[in-house]
Amino acid sequence: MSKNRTSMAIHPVASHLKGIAITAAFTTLCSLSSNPVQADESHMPSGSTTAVSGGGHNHVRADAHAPIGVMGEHMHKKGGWMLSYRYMRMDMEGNRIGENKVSPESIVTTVPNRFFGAPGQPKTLRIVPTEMTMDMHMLGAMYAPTDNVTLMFMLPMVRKSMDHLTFAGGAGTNIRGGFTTVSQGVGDARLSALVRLYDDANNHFHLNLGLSAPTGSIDERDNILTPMGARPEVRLPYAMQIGTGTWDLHPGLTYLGKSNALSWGAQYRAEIRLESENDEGYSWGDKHALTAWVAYQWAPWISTSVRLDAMTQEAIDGIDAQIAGPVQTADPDNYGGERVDLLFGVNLAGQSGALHGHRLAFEFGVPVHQDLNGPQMETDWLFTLGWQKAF
Ligand SMILES: [Cu+2]
Repeated sequence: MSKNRTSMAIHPVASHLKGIAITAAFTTLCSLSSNPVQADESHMPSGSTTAVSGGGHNHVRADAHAPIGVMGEHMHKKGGWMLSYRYMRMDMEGNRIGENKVSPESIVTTVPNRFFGAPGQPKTLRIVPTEMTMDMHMLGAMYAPTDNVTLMFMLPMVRKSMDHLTFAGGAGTNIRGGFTTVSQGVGDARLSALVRLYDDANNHFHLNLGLSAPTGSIDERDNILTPMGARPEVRLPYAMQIGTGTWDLHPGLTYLGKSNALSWGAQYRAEIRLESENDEGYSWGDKHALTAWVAYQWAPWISTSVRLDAMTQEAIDGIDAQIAGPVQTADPDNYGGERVDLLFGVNLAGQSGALHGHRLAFEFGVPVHQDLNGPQMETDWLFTLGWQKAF
């Protein structure tokens, strides 16, 4: 069976955007020439013999998927679908202004309180977040109505916890006490279309077009400890809310390449707010990120990866009138900045028996650069653990 790959050209983007209905018409045409290199078990062309390992089982390659922290990075063949679960954890400790670390004592004696002048508001900040953890359980499903379009649905469940130190009164560095706030719930649901742009024997490009709905809560509340010793329940600051409150566009471009045991890839992704403000009067800053990785496949069942992930985000625009207080997280200006993470990953792909087609992957990362609109909490480390199964 010979396929004429040389006739493969970059598909006009516009023709893909006309929708799923007409894609079916030229699927036949494209399937003559497209033979995706990063093929997953379910995407192997039925005519392919090179990848069959015997017993009629299709070959499963660990590096056919990118490091687990990257999303929407592979497509499926027509009719293929996949379920996934990811557990993500991010740990933050300490604060920065720009690139410089700053202590709680320095924050509460030098950083102005933007709410000063309102009743009971001190001149400087008096409450400092010291540690924050974010746990996310992400359920995902992928389905390919055609060879050129894969649909992806993601639903996050988020839990956030933030520890604080409250300093006593309106000045000085006497500590009143500590407190922890917690919020949790279903986050913003996202639907994406991955649109194939180009394939040859070693390279693959696709477009990512995602849209998220404001299904996550933005009015979470919890009790705090004030500098005067009161414990009121208040609306939690932006960082502790679960959703963005706006409809957001998630555009992106993904590139994958491979050569024998080595594979690599890059992805640009963005979050663009489609509304100028949510129901509470603000919108999160737009975010742009670029990631690139290299993976080495030691055996079909295991590959390891190194990845860089660079992102930049604007500060929050607008303000929630119910969020106020002598704490950095209540100020919309103390959001956004730049961060570059270095991540190490392992992908495992079950080859036979009950494990066949099951994927397990892990990725751990640490920031190598942080320049934050601050004072703002700095990231210490993050990891993602994921399971995937294609059908
Ligand atoms: Cu998939």
